[in-house]
Amino acid sequence: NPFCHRSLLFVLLELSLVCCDITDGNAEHLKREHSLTKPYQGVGSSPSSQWDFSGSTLVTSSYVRLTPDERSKQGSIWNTVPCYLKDWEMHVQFKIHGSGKKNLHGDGIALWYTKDRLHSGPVFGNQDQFLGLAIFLDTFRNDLHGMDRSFPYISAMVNNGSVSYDHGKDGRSSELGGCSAEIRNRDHDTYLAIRYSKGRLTVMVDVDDKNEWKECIDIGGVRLPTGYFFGASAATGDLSDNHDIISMKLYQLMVEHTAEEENLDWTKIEPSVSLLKSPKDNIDDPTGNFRGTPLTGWKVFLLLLCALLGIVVCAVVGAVVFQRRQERNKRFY
Ligand SMILES: [Ca+2]
Repeated sequence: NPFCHRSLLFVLLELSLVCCDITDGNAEHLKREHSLTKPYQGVGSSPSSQWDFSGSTLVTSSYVRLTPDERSKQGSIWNTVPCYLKDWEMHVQFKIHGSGKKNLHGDGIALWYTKDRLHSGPVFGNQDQFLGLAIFLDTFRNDLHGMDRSFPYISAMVNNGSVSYDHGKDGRSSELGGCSAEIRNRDHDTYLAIRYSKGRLTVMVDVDDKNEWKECIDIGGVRLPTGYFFGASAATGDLSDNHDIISMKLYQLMVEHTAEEENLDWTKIEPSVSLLKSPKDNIDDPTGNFRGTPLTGWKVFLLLLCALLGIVVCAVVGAVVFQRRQERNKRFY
């Protein structure tokens, strides 16, 4: 029955559209004041500019180069407008490339949501003991004892200003989660997404030219205030790479909060993470995941999707069988 097939196809198509809305940024909710896109007009050049930069950063019309492929460089780019959104998703297109052979390149890029901006320092070109969130795209293994993970390695850290990033250990003692990802010298575009919503921090990567997000970090109990700044920084040492930002696009997530939550002063929140285990204990967990975390929205959605598909298939099969029987009945009587 072609009609049934067509309607089933239509349902599937509609479901796939719903599905893709969840991670693909909805253009309607793109926040231009927090986004950095080609050709970066007015970046850094005027007092009304929404982004400014420092150090080795070079802005061209097709990329923002935080560092060139040269030794001992540091550069950063920062949004000048504080972000007051409670739920957001940042999509970053980046390109890390250079002439260094395997393991002879570094150090990587850090993406920031922090209280302070434009303070250069030792953490991928930014200050240590920061307040807020950092996502590290670490391309160089400093800790030769940490051979259980491959590099480049992406990790997350939340800091209330009291913790130092341990470069010698690639930040392992303070990391909340992470994953390995081939993000260097790729011929295709590479993307990373950071989602913060209702205390849940999710980092996804799209680096295999498959146009799909792969989960890297997903943790709950993360508290971040509003009113912080987005930024990106990079550094080279004895080894180097070109660290380029192609775009940073911030999307507002439409999420409902309770009246109690709405009445809170979100700018007064201290950055923190409430873990069942301390980040240090996480070292013993070879998967790098926290056990016993509840199903994420994504997983619940997929389960529901499967259930819904099951119902649709049953209904279609049932309808076809019923129709066949009716026809047979007609023929026999
Ligand atoms: Ca490192």
